[in-house]
Amino acid sequence: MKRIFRILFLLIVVASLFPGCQKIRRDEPGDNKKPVLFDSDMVESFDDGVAFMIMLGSDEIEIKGLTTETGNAWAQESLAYGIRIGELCGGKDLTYVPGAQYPMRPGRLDSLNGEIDANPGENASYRGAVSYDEVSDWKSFYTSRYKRQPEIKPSSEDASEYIARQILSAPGQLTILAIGPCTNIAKALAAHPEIASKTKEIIYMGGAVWCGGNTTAYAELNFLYDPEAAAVCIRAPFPKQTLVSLDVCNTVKMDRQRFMDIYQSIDDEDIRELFRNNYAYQLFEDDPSATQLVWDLISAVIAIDSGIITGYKDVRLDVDDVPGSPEYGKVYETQASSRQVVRVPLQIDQKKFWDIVTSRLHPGN
Ligand SMILES: [Ca+2]
Repeated sequence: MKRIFRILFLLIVVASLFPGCQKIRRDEPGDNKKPVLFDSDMVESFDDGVAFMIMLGSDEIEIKGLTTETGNAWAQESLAYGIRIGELCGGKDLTYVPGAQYPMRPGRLDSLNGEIDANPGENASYRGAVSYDEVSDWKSFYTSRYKRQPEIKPSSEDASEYIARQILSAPGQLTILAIGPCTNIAKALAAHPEIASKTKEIIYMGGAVWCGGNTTAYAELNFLYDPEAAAVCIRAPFPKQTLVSLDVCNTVKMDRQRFMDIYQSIDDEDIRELFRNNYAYQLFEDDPSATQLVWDLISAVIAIDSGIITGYKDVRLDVDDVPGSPEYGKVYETQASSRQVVRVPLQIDQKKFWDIVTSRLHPGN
């Protein structure tokens, strides 16, 4: 028996002398990680904030920076939320880049409320940033909200330039998680059209292809905020596009039990506070039988494991980007060969989805 161990030991010593025998060490930082750029109209927990937390908790993902833009919240406000989550959930070393405070077309936000009033969608009462006063300075917002000084200093680079630089520095490698109105990405594409083909993949949350919109009867909130940006992105020749639209989002509902299980699994009181600040917490306080959609969380989990998609269609898509059109901001199927083929998930494995969310949600650890 001792002889067998001696032979094994010798074999190991000999093998270690040949570099070709040394396998890639999978546990080294940076090894085999999927680089993902996180472009978001960040909020404190549901839904962008939790999407950010689970990406931070995913060992196989390397977040290549957070760029913020106006949608759910103002871009400067989103930056403050992102920085606070980063401080609490292991993201202090990431790059945080304040992005577009306004959509691509000057004055676009001026008509937004009128468009919703004229053709209200099922969730027309929720209008994101335009329903309250503009937040124009992330730092004063941060210090006032959290009663402390931020530990993270954001980048001073323009977000669209930052995005283009990240793509061009690693051609074919980067996945973009586009869970805001896409303004930063569209501006990057406008200035550097070559970045589309050099991106690995873009995964959006946006649009409603075969179902009604949530904000207007036709359009979903992200694409309604900046229809021009959504159109620029959807038409760009990315090698792969996945659109997590309301068609699949409407099938995944979080109930109070699920929310409370997640909330109560969190030990850190500062992170719990982010959840208590969130509309979902109040919703379930007021109505225990309510359910809540989780939109961006689906896109984030698909970026982690696209195997959760159990049904989809690959179709050419376009976006109505004609101001004044009643369907302004609507994404629709087209036969035009000049438009790109986009994967639209229609069904996901919900058990696997929630398993990934809860297993990656290790905030504060
Ligand atoms: Ca979002």
